[in-house]
Amino acid sequence: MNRGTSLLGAAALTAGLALTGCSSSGGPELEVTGAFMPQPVSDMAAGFLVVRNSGGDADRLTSVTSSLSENVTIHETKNQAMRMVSSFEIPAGGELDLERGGNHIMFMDLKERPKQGETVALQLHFEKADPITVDVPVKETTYNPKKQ
Ligand SMILES: [Cu+2]
Repeated sequence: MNRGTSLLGAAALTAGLALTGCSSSGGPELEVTGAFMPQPVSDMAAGFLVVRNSGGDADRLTSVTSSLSENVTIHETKNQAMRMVSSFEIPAGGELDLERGGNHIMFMDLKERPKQGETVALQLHFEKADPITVDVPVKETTYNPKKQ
């Protein structure tokens, strides 16, 4: 993992919220890192992050909610076309990567357009684990941590 240092703040913020009990049952243990939203240039926006699962059980990301939009879905990208999916797997001992050019969170009909430097609060909902709230920093429109 090689994430930009500017993302460490978000990781530190979410780490404390990631887990509440149940570790003795061997269930999923989820942690969110590297979240960002490129500053939107229309009434649509995308969100990217990594969900790491250090537990012994797989889980699934089933939905995302946010005060930014009533219309938030999760999309995969195949052959350069994006398609809504009902959930994403988070394998035991693995991670779910939402990254530019690939899987992502899609926000439609934005109630406002957040600016670079602001944050957007998301709630990630899972099949098994408790929901996780993430404060996602808004980056410049072309931001891509993989290309820095
Ligand atoms: Cu999309």
